[in-house]
Amino acid sequence: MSRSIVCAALMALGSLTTAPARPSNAERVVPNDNRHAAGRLAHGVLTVALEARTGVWRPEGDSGRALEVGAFAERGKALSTPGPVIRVPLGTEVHATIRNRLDRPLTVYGFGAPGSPDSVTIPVNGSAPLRFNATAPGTYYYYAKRGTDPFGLRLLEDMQLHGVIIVDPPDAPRAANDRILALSWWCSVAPKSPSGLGRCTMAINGLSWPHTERLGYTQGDSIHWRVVNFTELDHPMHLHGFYFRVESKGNGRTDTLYTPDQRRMAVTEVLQPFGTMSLSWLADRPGNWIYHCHYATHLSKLVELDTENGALDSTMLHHHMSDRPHQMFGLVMGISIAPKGANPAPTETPRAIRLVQRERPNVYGSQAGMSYVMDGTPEAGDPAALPVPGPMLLLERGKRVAVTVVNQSSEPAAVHWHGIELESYPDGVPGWSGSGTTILPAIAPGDSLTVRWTPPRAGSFMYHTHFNETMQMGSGLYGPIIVLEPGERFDPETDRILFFGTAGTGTNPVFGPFPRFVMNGKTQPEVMNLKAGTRYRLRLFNLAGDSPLRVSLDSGTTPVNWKPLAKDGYPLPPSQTAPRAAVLVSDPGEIYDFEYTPAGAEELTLRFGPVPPPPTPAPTGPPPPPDTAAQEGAPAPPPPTVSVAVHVR
Ligand SMILES: [Cu+2]
Repeated sequence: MSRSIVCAALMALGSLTTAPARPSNAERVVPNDNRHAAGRLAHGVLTVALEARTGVWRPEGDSGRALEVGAFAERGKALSTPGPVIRVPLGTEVHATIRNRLDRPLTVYGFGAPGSPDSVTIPVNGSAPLRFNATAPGTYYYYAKRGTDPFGLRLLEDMQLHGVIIVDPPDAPRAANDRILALSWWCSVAPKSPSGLGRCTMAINGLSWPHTERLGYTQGDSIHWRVVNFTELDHPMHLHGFYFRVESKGNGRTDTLYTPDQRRMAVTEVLQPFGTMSLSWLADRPGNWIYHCHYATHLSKLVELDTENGALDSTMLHHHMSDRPHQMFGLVMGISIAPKGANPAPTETPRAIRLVQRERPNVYGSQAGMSYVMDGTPEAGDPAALPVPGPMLLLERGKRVAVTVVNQSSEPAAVHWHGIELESYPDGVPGWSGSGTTILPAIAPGDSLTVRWTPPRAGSFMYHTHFNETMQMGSGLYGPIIVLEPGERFDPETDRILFFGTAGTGTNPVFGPFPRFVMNGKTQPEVMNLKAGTRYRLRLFNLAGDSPLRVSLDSGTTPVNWKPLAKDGYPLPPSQTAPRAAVLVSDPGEIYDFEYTPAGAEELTLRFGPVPPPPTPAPTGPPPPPDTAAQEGAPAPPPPTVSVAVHVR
């Protein structure tokens, strides 16, 4: 998450919102799977009547906690989050009326011509007619907040006032095969709590894992998703086991549909705040999979409503029993792909690899350090060694491996092979990966487990923990996987691994203190030496905390040029490989390969650190009400940008 945005967003909510919402007898706000279009379409005109009311939303299912929120409904129907879907063919005229049955004037955005600064304020108990022509295909949305000031941060009770607008091109697939996944949140700050948060939830289509819908497909299905971000945060959305093709990115007002030569393949794509994207993928292997945000906090207990002030109420765990083996909450979708035809098991004898998960107390302050150690490396013979990142797994495309993970740490272990197109069982999500009754277990302390898989593609991938990710990942449980073509040789002199993480984990994602960024396990990496005229492959891996990371390779303060080669291990389309300034902003879960050839002897600087905050816009509305909560806790400074000397000889 963008730290500056989180602080600003949550602190602005401040004292107005720290009280938990009251359960009440108010009407329900039901989760919306976005499969049904609202209104009546006739003769090229969609007529739809919407209403905003207050209701009770239970993002953790019917037995979970209740939150009182404003939401939209079609007139005469149930409130939902997200609100009703407006879905029309290209060229349709949309005639909407919106009635405001909330307690304050309602400002609604998104019902104008694409690109127009549209908004309308509807008085209490009033209604407004809104019209637009659907002139451009794509993914859009409407959103609203109570009050008359320009759109900015929404108060807690307003954070579900939105819905998706789809304009289908003439050749659109059937809506049933074109699912919409809408992300939303509800978070209250508590400056004195250990986490900085009071209560918090993050939801997809109105539900939070493990209560999110399970998407069911059959092996061989083509899948198309539109993903809409109704939160003030960015989310690096990661699909396990499959590449997807990114087909469009938008901001709600405009949608950029990529031409075939612009479409890149990825396993993680960042969804910007209030951004949209669409993607497609082929479900060519059966089993259970997940699609989730790669910010560890966004699938941690902090986004579970029985966690108050950072502490999980264990008496409430029965609500989430199905989730115990992997301890995930929040922004996770489960996907089950039914097998079609025979899926014969490979018969090849795999190469055996033994990875030991180690732990040492008090490495990051009072936090333990954890790392992977591989048999046959010098660290294996040194019981005190705690290498971060873990050892490089250097593999050959098509050659099967059997990795035995030995858990010598005090917590359950699970390892995810990130970016590898493997079978479901070894994918690494305990309690979920696999199918039927063959489900991957967590590896208990003192226990071990062997998983077998075959890398089908050469490139840069990574392995990392998929258990208690906020703590275990920050403690160092990750490492690179390099897959080479048969016969290809790895030369560490010209093939450089830059693996970004954090030195431990912050316990307070709102106010800090925030952990420092590390590269290859070091807060201050040593000098890099390069040779002029030599072609280098720089492989950049990001598993750094809960905020975007900026990396640059500079001559003085001006970036040099490098050539993008691959994203998440997949070669980029030729249209995206033109040399460009060596600046990369990425989120955790992303992997980039660049080519760089220094021309002559020179002193360069590699810099890595937080993304500088955007300039603060001048206030345009009345000053916010006095906010005692925000005054009590000012956020700690962001971690520093680190400079690494790069000598070119
Ligand atoms: Cu996220």
